Amino acid sequence: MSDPPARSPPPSGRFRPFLPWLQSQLRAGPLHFTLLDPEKTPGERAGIVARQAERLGTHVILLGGSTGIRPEGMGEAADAIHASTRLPVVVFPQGAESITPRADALLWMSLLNSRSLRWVIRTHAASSLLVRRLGIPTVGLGYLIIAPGMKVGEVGEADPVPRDRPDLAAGWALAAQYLGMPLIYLEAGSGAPEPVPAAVVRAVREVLEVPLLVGGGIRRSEQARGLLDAGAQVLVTGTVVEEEGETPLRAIIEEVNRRRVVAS
Ligand code: 1GP
Repeated sequence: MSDPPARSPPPSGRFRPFLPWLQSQLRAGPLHFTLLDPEKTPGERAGIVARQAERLGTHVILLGGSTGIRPEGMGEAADAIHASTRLPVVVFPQGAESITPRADALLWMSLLNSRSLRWVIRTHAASSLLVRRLGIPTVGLGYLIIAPGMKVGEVGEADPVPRDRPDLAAGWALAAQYLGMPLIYLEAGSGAPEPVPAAVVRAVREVLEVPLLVGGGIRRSEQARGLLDAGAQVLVTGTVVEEEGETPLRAIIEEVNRRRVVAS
């Protein structure tokens, strides 16, 4: 694989290292991350949508998608978002094709419940030296697919945790924490008909000390409320902004931000 092209200077470093920045933000309450797919929302359009999400109060832009990602597309979108917002841009990778030095950080995610070592550690082993050479800061993340899992569950060859087994989800998440992963992400899959059940989030939260991210299928503020009440610390939404626009996204972000302590 050739190195991604460098276009403009790397990000300012304001959000580096990313994990301490995230931990300090979480001390004031939960956060909302907006996921943009640079294949569906490319270049300048990514900048416009990110600006809109920033105005609504989102805290981080995740760049990723499950098919057709190219490093050039990732880099262009990251540059456009940096040019039009003050938000951190973090890569939510699909594989080595997602790697760009134009972002503030790269989620170094292991798909815990994949049947294939490819998604657990092998792709990582093949790309870690490139990431080091490009100087991209990584943040470890244990990624756990909860049913239905949707496309990412299929592509990632996951055995999704059944929705009625909060105990199993808690076991997986705690195992990842014990391995040293500093973040855990519960994923129902993009476009899932329902988000991760609140009971699953609650069971995981009860045993976990590291931050808990939850995504997939969050489209309404009542769902956001249920997940936050259950202990989710970061809500991730993608489809809602790409397909349904501003109104539902505003309601979800308001639900997050009303729980944040505002410095007086
Ligand atoms: C990112 O899967 C989430 O992990 C996004 O899901 O597209 O359903 O918001 P939605």
